[in-house]
Amino acid sequence: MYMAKAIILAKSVRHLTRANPRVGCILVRDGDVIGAGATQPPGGPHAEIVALNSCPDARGATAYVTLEPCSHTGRTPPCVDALIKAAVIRVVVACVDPNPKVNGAGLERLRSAGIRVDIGVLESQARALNPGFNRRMRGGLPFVRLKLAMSLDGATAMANGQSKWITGPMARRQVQRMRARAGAVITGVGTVVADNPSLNVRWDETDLDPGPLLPSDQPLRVVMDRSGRTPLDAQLFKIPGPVMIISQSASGPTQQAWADCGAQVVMLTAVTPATVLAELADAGVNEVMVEAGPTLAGAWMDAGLVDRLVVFQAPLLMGSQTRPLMHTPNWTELSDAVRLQLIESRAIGTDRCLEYSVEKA
Ligand code: AOF
Ligand code: ZN
Repeated sequence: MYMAKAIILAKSVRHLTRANPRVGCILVRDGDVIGAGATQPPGGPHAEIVALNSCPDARGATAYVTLEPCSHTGRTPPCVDALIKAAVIRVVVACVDPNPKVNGAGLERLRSAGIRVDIGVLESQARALNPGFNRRMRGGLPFVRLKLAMSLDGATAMANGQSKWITGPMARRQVQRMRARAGAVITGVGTVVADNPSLNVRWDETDLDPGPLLPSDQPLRVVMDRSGRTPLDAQLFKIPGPVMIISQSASGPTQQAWADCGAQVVMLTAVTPATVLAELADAGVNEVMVEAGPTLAGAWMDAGLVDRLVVFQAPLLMGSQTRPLMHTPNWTELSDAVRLQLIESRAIGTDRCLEYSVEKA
């Protein structure tokens, strides 16, 4: 029960922790919850420290933590030292920290200080809090959600490009929440030119407003722009928060002009979903959301890099003079089709939100 509370706390900061894992911690003594905390943005205190600071005295308490307390000095000092100093007598942990700098060493340090340690309580639920962090710490790539909005008959726009608005306001709010929990929101230059999106999180468009979101808490907005077509007056430059443009052949002056607009410019020898994802893994991005048109969406799907497909399906028939969900020129046989597993199907306002996991070959 206490671990379930700690998991709820970890979920409450899912839009804030960025490169760090989402972690929750509850301190209990004699059956009373005496402290609670969740991970703060990078550089800020970890869950255990927030919890310890929330009570005057944790002596004799049991700490329930969703992730193994850290034993290393990163941006902040080790949590195990703080727990030992606070004289807690027992630590219950959901799952081991896959960070190679920790990976069991935190449990070891607590045990050798004479603290009872139990591991594995609600392990799979706790692990599910951090799919991207877990994978990245084992040398893998960020976790990718591809978001698409379509009509009942699978169209994303009319042939003339008209697409505003297919889904209703509730679905669009849900998209804001999805952006908030992503470390990076990726789009293609085609979408930037056609729709001029802001791609930022606007809590005023959600019904779960947790207070002001600092520019530093906004997800990184990433534009895949091979040839350098992102206009300098694009909306995304005008909205506070980090922007990254990943290009291949943008000219020196164009790169400089983007930098002058506040963007981080990354030049790669090839701009593909795989190279972009590797770049973002290096930049400490755990979870990525792709919001793109049919060409880029198809490229991501074709590259086999999508973990979750989130489709908003609107009760609208757009007919045949339309653009499809994805362009996949390489798929010609039924055997090329990608099989999906339905994870969740729920009504959101007038639309339906379908979430699928993608089975990797
Ligand atoms: C914990 N509790 O709440 C979190 C942990 O640079 P730092 O000091 O913030 O350390 C980041 C690392 O600490 C991160 O990679 C992960 O291994 C661990 N995160 N550990 O004890 C927490 N967020
Ligand atoms: Zn820590």
